[in-house]
Amino acid sequence: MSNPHLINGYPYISYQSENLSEEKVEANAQFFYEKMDVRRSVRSFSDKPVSQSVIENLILTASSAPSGAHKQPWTFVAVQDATVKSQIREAAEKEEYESYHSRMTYHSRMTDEWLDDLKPLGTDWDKPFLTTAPWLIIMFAQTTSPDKKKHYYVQESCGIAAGFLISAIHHAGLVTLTHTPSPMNFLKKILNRPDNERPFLLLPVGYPSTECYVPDIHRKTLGEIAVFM
Ligand code: IYR
Repeated sequence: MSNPHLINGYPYISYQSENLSEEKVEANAQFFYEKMDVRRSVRSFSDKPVSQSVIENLILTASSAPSGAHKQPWTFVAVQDATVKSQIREAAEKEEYESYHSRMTYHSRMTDEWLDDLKPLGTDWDKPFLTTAPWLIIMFAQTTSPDKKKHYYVQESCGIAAGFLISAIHHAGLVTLTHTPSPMNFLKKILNRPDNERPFLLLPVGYPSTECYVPDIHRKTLGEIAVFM
């Protein structure tokens, strides 16, 4: 083995860039944008199976995300067991039913404005995708390491990893949606996760149903989202 390159006493390796032409960089940026721009959050899944090796590669892609002090403060629990998926669906729908109907009660979880904002997306408390999709990936954020060492920017790190995961799912030709049943502590119980973890996001993964509709909504233009100086 060759001697490692040391900087400040720590081992470094040379970063190998692809060194592409400007034209290729232009083309890559355009191609990837067009590919990502057709991604949609899908709520209507086929039960067609997806192999565990596909899910493993999706999770490895997510875990290639940058994180605070490279602590990789995440755990991905991938569930294909029908009984566990049913338990999750039952518990999630119980919370969601409460949330969607809570404006009638004193402990309103979702405001009228929030419910109105969701109307065009057609969401409600009923979550069939939790049992139809062949896999549920539940992302847990690690507030500390298992041995109580500090983690940094946990929210940001997990958000970035979730973005990588969603992109990988789309790139593979599969679909997902970011489901955040609220409150979602039931996931910690059902999946038997330790104290240093809290549920972050639930992503069903699979193929879309044969007939599959998504809301006709549009993305903001570059002028609305970006400022160049
Ligand atoms: N957690 C609920 C409500 C919900 C909230 C937002 I903000 C959405 O963009 C979509 C749904 C649910 O999953 O239905």
